[in-house]
Amino acid sequence: LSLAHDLSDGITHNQLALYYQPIILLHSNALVGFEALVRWEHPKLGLISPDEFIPLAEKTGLIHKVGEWVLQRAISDWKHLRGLCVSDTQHLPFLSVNLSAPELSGAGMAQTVQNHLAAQQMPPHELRIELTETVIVSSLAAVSHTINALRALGIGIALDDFGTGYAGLDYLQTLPFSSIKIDKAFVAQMHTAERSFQIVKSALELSRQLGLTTVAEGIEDLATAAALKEMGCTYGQGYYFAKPKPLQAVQDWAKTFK
Ligand code: G
Ligand code: G
Ligand code: MN
Ligand code: NA
Repeated sequence: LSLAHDLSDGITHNQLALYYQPIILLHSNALVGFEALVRWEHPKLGLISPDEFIPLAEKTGLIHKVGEWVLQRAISDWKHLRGLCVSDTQHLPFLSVNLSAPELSGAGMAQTVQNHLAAQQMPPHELRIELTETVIVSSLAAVSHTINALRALGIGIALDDFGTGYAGLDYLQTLPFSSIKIDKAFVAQMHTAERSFQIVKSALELSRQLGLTTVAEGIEDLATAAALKEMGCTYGQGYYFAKPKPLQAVQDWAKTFK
C-alpha cells in the first residue's frame, strides 16, 4: 500500500532509528556486546516494529536501502558502544547486526561491509552478522557465497532464532557459523515447560560440540539467567538485563550496570 511509499520517504527523511540491546557474558555478568535493532519512527503512526516493515522492505526492494542505512549507522555508532564493554583475552566486545536474504544475495555485500568497517576503523572480528534459518532456506546458493566471504574477513556469523526454522542442522553443517542464538520461544518457557528446558539443554550441548558460542535470547528473569549460566551458556540477552534502547539511553544504562 502507501506504507511502502512512506518507507521510501522515511529512509531519506531520517525516520529510521537503531536501538541497541546489551548482551551479557553470563559467567561474570559483564557487558560484552550489543545487538542493533532497527525501528521506524513514522510521523503519523508512531514507532513501527521491524517485524512489520522489514517484510515490506523485502518485498519492495527497499531492504537494500534499509540495510545500507543500518550497517552505516551501527558501525559508526560502535565507537560510542565499544568502550562500555568489558574486554578480556577470551571475550572481545562485539556488535551484532541482522541481515536478511535479499541483502545477502547481492554480489557486492561482503565488499560493502568491508568498506563500512574500514571507514570507521572497526576490526572485522568485532562485527557479528545474525542470519535466520528462514532467511537462508529461501536462497542458500545465493547467500552462501556472501556468508563465506564475510567469515573470511573475520566477521562473526550467528545463526539467529535457532530452533524455530526448518532444517537448521543442515546449515550448521554447510555454513561457517561461529555462534548460535537460542530463540526466546524456548528460553522464555524453560522454567515452566520441561520440553523447552530439554531443547535449550540440547542446543547448548550441540553448540559446545561444534565449538560455537551460544547466546540465549529472551531472558526475562534472574532464575532463567542463573540456570543458563549453570548450563554453560556463554551469553545472555533479554529484558531481565535491558530492553533495546536508543544510543544515548543505552550509554546511560551501561553506567549503572555493574
Ligand atoms: O527488536 P524486535 O523484536 O522488534 O525485532 C524484530 C525482528 O526484526 C528481529 O528479530 C529481527 O529479525 C528483525 N530485525 C531487527 N532489526 C533488523 C535489521 O536491522 N535488519 C533486518 N534485516 N532485520 C531486523
Ligand atoms: O533478531 P531477533 O529476532 O533475535 O531479535 C530479538 C527480538 O527479541 C527483538 O525484537 C527484541 O526486541 C526481542 N527481545 C529481546 N529480549 C526480549 C525479552 O526478554 N523478551 C521478549 N519477549 N522479547 C525480547
Ligand atoms: Mn537477531
Ligand atoms: Na531474529
